[in-house]
Amino acid sequence: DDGYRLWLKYDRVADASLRAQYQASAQFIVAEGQDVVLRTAAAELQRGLQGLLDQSVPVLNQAEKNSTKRGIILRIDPTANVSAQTNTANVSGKKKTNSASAAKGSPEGFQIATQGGNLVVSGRSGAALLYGVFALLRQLQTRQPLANLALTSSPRIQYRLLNHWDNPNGTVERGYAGSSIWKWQELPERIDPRYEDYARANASIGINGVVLNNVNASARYLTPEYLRKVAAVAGVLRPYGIRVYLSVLWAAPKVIGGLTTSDPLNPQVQQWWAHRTDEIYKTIPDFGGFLVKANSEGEPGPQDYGRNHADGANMLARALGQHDGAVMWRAFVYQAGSGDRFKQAYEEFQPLDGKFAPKVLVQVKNGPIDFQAREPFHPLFGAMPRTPLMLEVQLTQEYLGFATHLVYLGPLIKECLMADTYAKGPGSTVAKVVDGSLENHAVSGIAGVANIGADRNWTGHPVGQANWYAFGRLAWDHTLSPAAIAEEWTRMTLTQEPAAVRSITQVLNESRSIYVRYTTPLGLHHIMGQNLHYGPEPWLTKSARPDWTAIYYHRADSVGLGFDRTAMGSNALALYAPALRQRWGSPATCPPDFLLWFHHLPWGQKLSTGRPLWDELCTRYYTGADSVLWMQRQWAAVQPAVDAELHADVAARLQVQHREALWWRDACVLYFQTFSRRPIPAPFPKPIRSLAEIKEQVAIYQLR
Ligand code: BDP
Repeated sequence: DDGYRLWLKYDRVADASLRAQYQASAQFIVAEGQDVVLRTAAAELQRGLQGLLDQSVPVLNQAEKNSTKRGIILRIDPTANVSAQTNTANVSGKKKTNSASAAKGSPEGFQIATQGGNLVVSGRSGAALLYGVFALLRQLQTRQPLANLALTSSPRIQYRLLNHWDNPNGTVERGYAGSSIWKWQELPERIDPRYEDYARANASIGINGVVLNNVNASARYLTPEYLRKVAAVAGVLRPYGIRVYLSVLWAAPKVIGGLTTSDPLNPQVQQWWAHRTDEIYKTIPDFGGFLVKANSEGEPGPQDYGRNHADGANMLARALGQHDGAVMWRAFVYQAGSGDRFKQAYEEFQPLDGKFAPKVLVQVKNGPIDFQAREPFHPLFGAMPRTPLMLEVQLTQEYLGFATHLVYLGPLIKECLMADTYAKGPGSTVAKVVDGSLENHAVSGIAGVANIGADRNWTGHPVGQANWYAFGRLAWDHTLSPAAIAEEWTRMTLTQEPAAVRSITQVLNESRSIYVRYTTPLGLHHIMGQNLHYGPEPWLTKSARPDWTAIYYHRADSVGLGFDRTAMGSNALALYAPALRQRWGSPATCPPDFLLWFHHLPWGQKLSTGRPLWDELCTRYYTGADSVLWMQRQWAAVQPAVDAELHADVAARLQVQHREALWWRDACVLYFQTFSRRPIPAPFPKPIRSLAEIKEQVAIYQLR
């Protein structure tokens, strides 16, 4: 198994009696109507059943009269009203929210019911039926019963997007699975068959939009030449209910428009964008909209002309005019030299609340710094009630061990979604901000920075697929549990053998906290290798900006460790609600996982765990690295239940992971020891190498 088929393997159900039961309920498919997405749904169902049941199932236009056969009917029902709730047999979650989409019932929601012996999949749109079909297939893929199936599900978030950071030259920014899957040189004439498999995979988890290019954008995509290529990709994705979006370069009017400015208040600039947008919609009638990184990390933006983010975003919203599209404006900004980076996006964006046009969503990373292995939630969530805020998470593991470390991100995403902002009292979770229910926003969105590349198995690390999968499932329904999603993915992708499923899902579920322990325990952050963002470099003292060094963040000295963000320090804590300020503001009540995010603590300070800070730090580094050995043992034990090629691949990567976990451990304990001047606590052995040796080792990776 080379991993290409992802979780859509559709291998034959081995249990003959179960297969016979499934076969009896799936003797035909009826697809009523010609809607293109409905036809896709019927074809996918046929393909899935062919594989799983080892029988070909005909697709009919209408049910045969007086037939005694039982089958599956796909029916678009304009009156269907499926509210945002999920009731599935195999993934438990809370039953109801009153999100904006619930009020009207999402056109993407589906229902599966048993009627007169047949299974009827219904919803208001072809896309709804496609999602229903994938849910039905998932029942079979996870070996759930079909008899009397009753299943209702509707997305809680409207825009569920992958963000590709793919460049026109085929490289992928922070991509670790080969080059870009988009072959711009070949388009529009040659359509790589892979695009369709990509679309299937996304649709199977409810993703309904993709931004094709990097946020550090090239103006190329807005040229007629490239729009034809984009249109060709859109043509492959459309039958799967997926719209394309583009990241835009703010300076495009200058770069390709021949103008001397890109000031958003300049009428010529406005006209240029309006005209260009009309051209886009002529080429791609269902174009989704624009994603913008402006005045961030050297990218141009409205501030270059003394304007603000709202001026820029609103100008693009006006350019969209009557077209059905959105502007996704990123809040990932940090101006140099203005105090704690933690606070900078908040300071720029919060005052603009209420100033954004209706088509604008502000896209906010999960945490205030930058996709670290663990961050407190971004303080903008809950602080901009009049603006729809999208959540951006990173599936590509820039700070989480690239494609060599096994890190399942379901728990990371869920942790952010479940974080309580207290914006409107207890229970005002990030999830409710993002799905629009807290403030009754009409639009809502979530984006995952894709971890996909041209590697045969899509994600480099086979388990990276689980992160793509989990993102889609949580984007659809944030009440799902990451553990249940991990189990689902494991059964669909790796094995059905119950003990192996248990072991693998255990490894997945623990993997992120293990990674945190051997890299950045207790709330340490941003101490990774410069530029590359791989491996440890806590000793990094000089960089182009102070907030790109490690010492800016860990602040180790002879007294202690950590960034004081209380009122005595940068006071970033003041950006949070009083309840959080209080809890996180005292080392006694701050959860250990966040301690060094908010406090500079003495090395000898006794923590809630009973150990002094230094001992706790070492304990986490050592047990974290040892836990990779546990992961290896668990993985070794499932060998008979998993495909040999896949098994060997993951086993080898786990070996690298352990070697590098030891790097992290040794680098960090030896470096911090130069400040703490305390011994490595028993029972842990002293590292066998010196700090100088490990520095040399790590430096090799920084050589060009
Ligand atoms: C940082 C990445 C950089 C991205 C940036 C962003 O290192 O490559 O361009 O985020 O999100 O984490 O814009």
